[in-house]
Amino acid sequence: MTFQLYGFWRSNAAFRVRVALALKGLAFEEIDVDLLSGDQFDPAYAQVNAAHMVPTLMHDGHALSQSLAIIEYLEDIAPQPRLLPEDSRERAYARSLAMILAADVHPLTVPRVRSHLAETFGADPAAIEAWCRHWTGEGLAAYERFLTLRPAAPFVLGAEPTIADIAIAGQIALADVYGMDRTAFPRVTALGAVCFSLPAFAQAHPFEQAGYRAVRMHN
Ligand SMILES: N[C@@H](CCC(=O)N[C@@H](CS)C(=O)NCC(=O)O)C(=O)O
Repeated sequence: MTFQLYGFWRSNAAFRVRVALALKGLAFEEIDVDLLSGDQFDPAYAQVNAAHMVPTLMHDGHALSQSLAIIEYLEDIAPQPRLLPEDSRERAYARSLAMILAADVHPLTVPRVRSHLAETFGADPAAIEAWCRHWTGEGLAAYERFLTLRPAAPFVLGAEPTIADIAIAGQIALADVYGMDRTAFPRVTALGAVCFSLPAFAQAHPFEQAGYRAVRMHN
């Protein structure tokens, strides 16, 4: 199997796919789409992903988009280790937790929203940063409330990571990018420590990506 991942170092959605590929032991090459420079709008990339977003996963010449749909595809073609629980109710619970972040919170902070805030409403960089921190904090708080409903296992649904862990780890990583203090979210923080102790998560962190190192060198 050959996989190419169009991603970006700080992309939360690309993080999810990076982790899923690594947990399943699927080797991939990552192609950087610099979202802060607008590379997602290049006509050549629009041929790959008409939504002008990352991630896009190329598998044997076929393009797949939307991180959770990509992860479900990987689950179909490489079922082990499972990233979605076998039990129907647990599977629905894992999906619902992942979607708190992937569907409700993360879309509020992506580059197209930040640009719209600046261009249409005149928001300055500090206001936009505050907006992103607010919604990221709301997501972490909602997750914290769900985590307190069950004992730590040590992952969200048991002994192995699922999409529920991948989603919260991505949001934690984004909180790291925003330099947020996570002490108000002790269960989320403890879960993050468990996730990032695994190489699949640690190596997918934004600060471990070549694109981040390049930005650091030029700043
Ligand atoms: N729901 C999508 C979100 C995709 C998305 O919004 N990706 C962001 C980066 S994390 C992006 O490419 N944004 C481009 C833009 O906002 O212009 C998924 O889970 O894949």
